[in-house]
Amino acid sequence: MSVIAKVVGRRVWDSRGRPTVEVDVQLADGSCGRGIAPAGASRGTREAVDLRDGGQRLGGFDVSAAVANVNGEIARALAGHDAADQAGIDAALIALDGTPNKARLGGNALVATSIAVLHAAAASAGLPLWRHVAGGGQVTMPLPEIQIFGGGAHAGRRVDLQDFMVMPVGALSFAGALEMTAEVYLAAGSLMQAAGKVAGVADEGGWWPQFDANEEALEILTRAIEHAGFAPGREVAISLDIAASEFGRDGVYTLGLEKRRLDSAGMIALLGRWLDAYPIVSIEDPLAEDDEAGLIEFTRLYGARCQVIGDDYLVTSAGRVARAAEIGAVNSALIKLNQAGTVTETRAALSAAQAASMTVLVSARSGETEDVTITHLAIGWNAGQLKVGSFARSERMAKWNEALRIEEATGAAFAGRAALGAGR
Ligand code: 2PG
Ligand code: MG
Repeated sequence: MSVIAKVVGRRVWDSRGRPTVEVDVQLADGSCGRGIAPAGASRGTREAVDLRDGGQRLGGFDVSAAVANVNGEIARALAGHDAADQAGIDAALIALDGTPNKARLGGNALVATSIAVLHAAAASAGLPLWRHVAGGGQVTMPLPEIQIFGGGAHAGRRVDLQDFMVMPVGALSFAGALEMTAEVYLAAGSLMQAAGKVAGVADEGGWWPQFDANEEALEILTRAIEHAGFAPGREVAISLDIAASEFGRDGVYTLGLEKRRLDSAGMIALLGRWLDAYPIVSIEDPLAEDDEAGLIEFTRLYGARCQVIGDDYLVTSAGRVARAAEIGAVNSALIKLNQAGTVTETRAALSAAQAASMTVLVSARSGETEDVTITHLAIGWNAGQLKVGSFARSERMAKWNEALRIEEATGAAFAGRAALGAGR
């Protein structure tokens, strides 16, 4: 056992150039751990909320109050705690905050602290993080879900849909999966270049979507897979994050790019047509977080052939995951540390999903940093799938590259297509 000697919070900067919270935890035995809070742009309304200063400075995004909370109340509360007691520490953080959504001390302050404690405990045990969280169990290399075109809130709403991604389901290893993705990413860039449509990259490194209709992105993506030399669907499949809460409310979905409005049934029919026409194996947030009936209907119609992921709808809450499983609203859970706010709650949501036979993806946020914790968690927790954003920009590549090192060190089996669940 090693107790917490010191907790230090500071302001660092994320991949959008916005302030975020970094926490260092030092233990009495000299071990150290660090965590950095990520930040979402398309957020579920029930997520833990970040504490931001507001006002004019730095667009209101500064985190001086959250950092002060780490260096004040949080540091005082955690001093002397056993760092290996993650559950106890996270419970203490939750109690200290005292709000249902971590608004008082800040979800950003809490999640960075919780992650830092986890790293310190792993360091104290002399273990890499993935092994520390695996607790001696076997681990699996996750199937990566990698963005090729970014859209929605991550690309100035240039297209309505948020993430046009690929899953290299035909790969035999994680390293092989990344190599296949690199070919598709390059091919997509070349196709955009040839069409005079290259305009840089969106927030997560995917190509900026210069398209006239949402479906055009699906056509070009399918062509990019072919140009890269792969069989669409069999070797490299498509996955989408519709992020429908961003443009759907009260059962009305407004596709700004195409200047049309759909009701819930119309949205489901549109996605159904795309599922028939393109090699899509996974769809996240197909309907808005407030459209539970739509989610249930979509999963009833297409859940057997398509992974239906809840992100804004589940917000990494064990309770919401269990309920969603009961009513059949989704069949897969996106797991984000800062939606829950602590490592323990994140793990509970993942366990609830696995217990309900849902598939699971550990996910980054659109605002990220060099922190590679999620790679270790996806592997050590046997999530099966990992979503990090695109195949460019170092806050993304750091996480993919970390997985390469772990694959090399462990020789762990690659989850591959089986991670999507039976029959997909
Ligand atoms: C999502 C994430 C990552 P954000 O919606 O799944 O793509 O975006 O972090 O902005 O919520
Ligand atoms: Mg999402």
